[in-house]
Amino acid sequence: MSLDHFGTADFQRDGYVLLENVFSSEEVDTMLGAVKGGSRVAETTRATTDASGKLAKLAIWHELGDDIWTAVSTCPRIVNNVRILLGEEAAFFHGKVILKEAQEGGAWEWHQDYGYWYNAGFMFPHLISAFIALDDCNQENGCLQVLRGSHKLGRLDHIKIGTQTCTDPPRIAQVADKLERVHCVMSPGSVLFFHCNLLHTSATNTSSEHRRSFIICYNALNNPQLNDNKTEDLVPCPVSSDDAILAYRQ
Ligand SMILES: O=C(O)CCC(=O)C(=O)O
Repeated sequence: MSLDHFGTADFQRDGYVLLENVFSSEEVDTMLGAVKGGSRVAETTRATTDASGKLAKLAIWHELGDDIWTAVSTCPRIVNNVRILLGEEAAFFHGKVILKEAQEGGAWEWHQDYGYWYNAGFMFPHLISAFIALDDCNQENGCLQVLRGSHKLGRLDHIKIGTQTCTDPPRIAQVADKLERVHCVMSPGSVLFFHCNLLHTSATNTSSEHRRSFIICYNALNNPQLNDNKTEDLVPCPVSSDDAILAYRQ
């Protein structure tokens, strides 16, 4: 389940690459069980407000622990591919479950993750996210949309809209006209790896199906976080055994 030369070249050209069937349906069901019944998600869920005032809910944490989310974040099928794409050792940054619920899940405005993470002090735009689909993701339930190749723009200015940090709207209107917009249609268990300067958004969920996902963000081990002077704290992300997730089957 490793990215080959072509997958890596796609990532470098487009700013993202999709790998299908990374996790089995049993592993995805186990993750969904932990979304519904697990303490980590229940204790860390909060909401942001999109431009229309709708709530986009997420549960976010910055520590590994001893639970299913740690087994997924340290799964070799993810970590080894992140290492390949970064071209160096990876450090865990954070994990988040995105809860885009049927009929009410709010939108995520256009942004680059490095739009936020620059302000968190990361010196280089050398971070990657792995978006794991837990449900079918399609246009009806607000799948991720990306502008192909936009990671090559460098970091754009961001402003606050609602409680979200979003790319400067006039600028996004101009670049969106010139780049291809891709709706990332995904099946449960597939993973989209994307660059921290890739412009992305997602619409509200107007369908009767939930659109939940687990996104894990990794930093390159040699990318200091300046504001908090956290350089010494960066450690290589541990790698667990390939069957660790199923140990959490309910
Ligand atoms: O899951 C989504 O629809 C978007 C989430 C997102 O953009 C983010 O967490 O940065």
